[in-house]
Amino acid sequence: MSEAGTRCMWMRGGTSKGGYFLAADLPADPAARDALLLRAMGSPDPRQIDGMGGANPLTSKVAVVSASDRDDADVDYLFLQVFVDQAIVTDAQNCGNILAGVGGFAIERGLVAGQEGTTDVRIFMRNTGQVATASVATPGGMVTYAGDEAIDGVPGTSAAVPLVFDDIAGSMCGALLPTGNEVDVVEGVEVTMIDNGMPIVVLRAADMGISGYERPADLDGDEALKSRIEALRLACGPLMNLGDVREKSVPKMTMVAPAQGGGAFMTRSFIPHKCHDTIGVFAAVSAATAALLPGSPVAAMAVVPDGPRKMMAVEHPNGATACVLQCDEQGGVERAGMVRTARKLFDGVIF
Ligand code: NQM
Repeated sequence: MSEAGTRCMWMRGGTSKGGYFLAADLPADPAARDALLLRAMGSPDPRQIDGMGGANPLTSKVAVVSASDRDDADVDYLFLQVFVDQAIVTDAQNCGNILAGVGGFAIERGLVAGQEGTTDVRIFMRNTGQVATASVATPGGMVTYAGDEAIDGVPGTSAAVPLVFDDIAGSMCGALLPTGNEVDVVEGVEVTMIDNGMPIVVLRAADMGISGYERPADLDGDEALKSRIEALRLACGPLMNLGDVREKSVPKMTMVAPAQGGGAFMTRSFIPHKCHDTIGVFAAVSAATAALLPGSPVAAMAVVPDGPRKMMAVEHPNGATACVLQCDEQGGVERAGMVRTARKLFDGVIF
């Protein structure tokens, strides 16, 4: 990291938090960029004491943003996961929570002109080659993070950032169902391997010997459970066209149980070595999509509304994440949406 420091903004995006950088402010060489980001976060170190990371994968995230050359997008967004306790920076996953801050950041940095009222920012997600639209509150053409929207997993309220995704199936696996099956048996467990924006493995919590209602800290402390989940994940990775996933943060492992709070179903999601305090944006969309497949382990326990527009509250340890799935005539999901919030925390120079 240069003595002069590197310009960045720290933001909460949805239920995650991380550094937002203009691509032009980072080294062009990926190895030099990754070395800078490891240092910025304080990795590898379980406490990330010498950096900005919060000692949790959800707070060790980076967005790299630039103006887009594409006709269908205003900006390009590359998501990077900085591992906490290993010297790994990976672009082999997307992140819909950090995505929630990208529109505001792009407007604040002058990449997109703010409109009166609301500004729609079309974001090309470089990790998956797909486009999302984020609607950012811009009264008087200026970004505001203040508002009345509450999301579970974040205290207080902020301005709503509605996100819309078209055609996100097969984002990293090449197909919604990379094995071609709604259900497979892997390591003796019935699973749905699915990718509607995020590669995830959906399985019954009961099949792993848990209820699915435990606190994340209790699951994180269960070494036998974590070994079983990891063995299953390593077996699923190649079947999902993801290759050897030992050093990758995908697939996520989403264990499901019947809903407890009037939602569609309950989740405990390993991302992949720690239990998520909530659930990722694309992970929730992918899990909700699995619930529409009759053969999936989640379908039999899920409460799925009738009609082509399905509002589904995916329950998690701190409440629920509501996604809207718009289905086509064949029942496939053609569009998904979700409301998030974001907040600027710091703007300056990191050393
Ligand atoms: O699935 C965590 C998060 C995520 C990812 C993770 C996410 C998504 O909550 O779109 O948002 O699964 O690593 O930030």
